[in-house]
Amino acid sequence: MKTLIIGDIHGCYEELQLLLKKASYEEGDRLIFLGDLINKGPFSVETLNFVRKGKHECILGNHELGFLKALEDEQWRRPRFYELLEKLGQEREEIITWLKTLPLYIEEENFICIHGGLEPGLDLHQQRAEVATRIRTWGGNSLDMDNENDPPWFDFYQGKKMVFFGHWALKGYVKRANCIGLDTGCVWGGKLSAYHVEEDKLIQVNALKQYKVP
Ligand SMILES: [Mn+2]
Repeated sequence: MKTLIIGDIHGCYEELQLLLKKASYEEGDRLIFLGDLINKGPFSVETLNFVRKGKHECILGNHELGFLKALEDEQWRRPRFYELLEKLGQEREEIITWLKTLPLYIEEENFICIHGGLEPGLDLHQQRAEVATRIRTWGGNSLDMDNENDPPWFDFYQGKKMVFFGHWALKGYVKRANCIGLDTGCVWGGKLSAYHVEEDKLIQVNALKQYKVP
């Protein structure tokens, strides 16, 4: 049995299937998704149902968090919210119930999975969803977490556990002694990435097309 940690899919379901094939995925292997299964790309619902029905693990991404927030509060509703809500179809309630169960992070003996990253100065169990799903850089507060003049959040991380994160397609693949970034921008025409934990190996497939233009 192997553990595969998979970066932001954003509806790139076809590439996900190609990636699993390339990684020689077999039933019983552990799949952990780093969040942002949905939006931007073509197959959000197929991706959600694959992860949900396969009983795979997934952490909360900012897109899942945004969707849940919009469900609760009208002021957060954007066109993409209505678009996805419509596409959920007959299984809407089951999918929403499942989305509400997604944890902010997964912690194991030797690694942590979190969508954006770790807010400096807080322990893992203190992390705030709005920050931990969105953080890229850190300038001392959460008002601007994507500023090229500030250092990346992982410059502040001194833990020993490997942190797997996504959310930073522009940065692409990151490999440091204690963190690995796996959002390689598939939906933007980049690659979809998985990390085989036991073999300490990156596996990637190319996007079949550019679904979204920056
Ligand atoms: Mn994200």
